[in-house]
Amino acid sequence: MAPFPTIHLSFAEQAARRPDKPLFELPGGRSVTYRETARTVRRIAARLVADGVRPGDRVAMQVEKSPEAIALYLATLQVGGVFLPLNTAYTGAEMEYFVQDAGPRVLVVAPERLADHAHRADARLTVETLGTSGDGSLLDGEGEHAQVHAAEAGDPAAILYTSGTTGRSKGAVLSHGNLASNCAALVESWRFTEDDRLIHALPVFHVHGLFVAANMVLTTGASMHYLTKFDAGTVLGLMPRSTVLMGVPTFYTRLLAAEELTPASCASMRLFVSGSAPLLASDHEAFEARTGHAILERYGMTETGMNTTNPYEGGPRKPGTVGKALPGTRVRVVDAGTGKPLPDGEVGSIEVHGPNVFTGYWQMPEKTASEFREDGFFITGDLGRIDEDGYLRIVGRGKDLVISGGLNVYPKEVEEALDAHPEVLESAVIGVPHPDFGETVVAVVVPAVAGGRPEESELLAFVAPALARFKHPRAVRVVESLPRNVMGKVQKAELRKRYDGLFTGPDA
Ligand code: MCA
Ligand code: AMP
Repeated sequence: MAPFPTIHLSFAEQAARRPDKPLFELPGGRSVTYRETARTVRRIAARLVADGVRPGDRVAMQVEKSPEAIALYLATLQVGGVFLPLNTAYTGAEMEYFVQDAGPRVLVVAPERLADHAHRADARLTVETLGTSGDGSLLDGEGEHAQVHAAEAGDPAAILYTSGTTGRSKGAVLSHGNLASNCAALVESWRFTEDDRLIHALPVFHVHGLFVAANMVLTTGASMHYLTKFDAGTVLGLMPRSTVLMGVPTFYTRLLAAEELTPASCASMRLFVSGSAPLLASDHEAFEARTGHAILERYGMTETGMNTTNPYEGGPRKPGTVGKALPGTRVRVVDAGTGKPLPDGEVGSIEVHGPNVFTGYWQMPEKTASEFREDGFFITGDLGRIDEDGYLRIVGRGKDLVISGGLNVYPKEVEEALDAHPEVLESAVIGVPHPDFGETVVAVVVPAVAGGRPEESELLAFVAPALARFKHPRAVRVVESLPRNVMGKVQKAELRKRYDGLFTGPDA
C-alpha cells in the first residue's frame, strides 16, 4: 500500500521533480532551491534522530523566521515527530508553561536565547540552537538521514497552543491527515499551482503562515518571496514579481494607506487572501475600487485549519462574509443551547465537521469532549448566520477573545496578570476598534483602595514578564467599579460601548 501522502512526502516529491527551482526568494536577492532545502531537511532529520527523537516525540521551536525553520518543520514530520512552533514574542513565563506541558524531546531556540533555556536540558530534553544565517547547533553535522517514517493520516503531526478562555492554554493536536487534506482543499479552491509566486510575510509559528501559506507552496512546487515581517513598501515592491498575497486584515489596511497601491502595481497579482480576523467591508470595497481586485476572505481556526472560503470563481466574493465550506468540510449554524440546526438567516453557534478538524487537545480528554457534539461537529465558539446566498457571515464571538492584528489575546490571561498587582482589586480586559490592528486590548481596572490611582506605566511594567508584548493593554482606565448584571457578571458589552472610540473616535 502506498504511504499516506504527508506534507513532507509531497514536498519531497516536488523537490525530486524540480530540484533547481527556487523555493525561497530572500530579501537581497539570495534564493534557496528545492534541492538545497531537501538537503537541509535531511541534515536536520539526522540531528533530531541523534537527539533521540522517535515517532510521537515533540520538537518545539522558538526561533526567528528563516528557511531553516521551515526545514526543521519538514524534518520533524519526516522522522514522525510532532512539531510545536512557538511565537517568538512569548516570554520566559509563557515558555515555561509550554515546555512543561508539551514535554518536548528537543527544544530549538535562537542562539542569542540559549542562556535563557540551557537550564532546561536534561536526560529527557535536548536544547538546540538555530539562527537566521545558517548558524546554530542544529546544523552542526553534515550527515543526512534519508529514511522517512511512514505516518498514518491519524498520527499527530503538530501541536499548536491556543489560549483558553478559562485557565491554561490548550495544545491543539493536528494530524498528518488534517494538514494534508486542508492544504489540498485550499490548493484546489484557490487554483494554486507551481507557477505561483507567493508573498510570504506572515510569521511561521501559526496556522496561517505555516499550514496555509507555506504548505501550499511546499506541496505544489511553487516559489515564495520569504520576508521576515510585513512591510507595506517591501510588499508593494515585490508585487510586480508575484501572483498571490496571503495576509491578516492589517496587511490590507496598511497597503491601502500607501499611494503606490494602484492597478499597475497589482498587474501580475491574481489573488489577495485575507483571514485570521474580520476584514472590514469598507477595506474590501476600497481595495477593489483602488486595484480592481476583490480580496478573497476565508475563515479558519487553529483547531480546524481553514473551514470556509469565498469563491475563487463562479460567484462573487462578498464583503463581510467568509464564503462557503471548503470541499470535504461541513459547516452549520445551530442553537448553542440545544445544538439544533437553525434556519438560514438566524444567528447561532458555528460548528464544523471534516478531515480538517483536529484530533483533540493535548492531554485534555474532558476539555476535548466538551467542545464536540455527539455527531462529531466541533463547536468553534464563533457566532454567525448563513445569508441568502448560502455564504457564512461571522457576526460575533461566543468566546471572550480579542484579535489584535490577527493574534489572539484571551482577556482572562491579561486580567489574571493585572489582578496580581497589589494596587488592583479587579480588572476587565476588552477589545476595542483600532485603526491598524482591527481590535486592540484595553484594561479597565478597579483600584484595591477606594480612590486609588494605579499608574498605567507601573501596571504595564508589572505584567510585562508574564505576557508577550502583543497581549499588553494599549490603554488602561481606572474606574470605581465594573458594571455588573443581576447575576454579578461583568458586562463587557457595556464596557466595549463605553470605550468604543478610544482609538477611532473623534478624540482618538
Ligand atoms: C506587533 N505588535 C503587536 C502586534 N504585532 N501588538 C498588537 N497586536 C499585534 N498583532 C507590537 C510590536 O511588538 C510593537 O511593539 C508594536 O506592536 C508595533 O509593531 P509593528 O512594527 O507595527 O508590528 P509589525 O511587526 O508590523 O506586526 C504587525 C502585524 C503582525 C504585521 C499585524 O502582528 C502580524 O504579522 N500579524 C499576523 C499574525 C498571524 O499570523 N496570525 C494568524 C494566526 P512596541 O510598541 O513595543 O514596539 S492563525 C489564525 O488566526 C487562524 C488559524 C486563521 O484563520 O488564520
Ligand atoms: P486562532 O484559533 O487563534 O487561529 O483564531 C481563530 C479565530 O479567529 C476564529 O475562531 C475566529 O474568531 C477568528 N477568525 C479567523 N478568520 C476570520 C475571519 N475571516 N473573519 C472573522 N474572524 C475570523
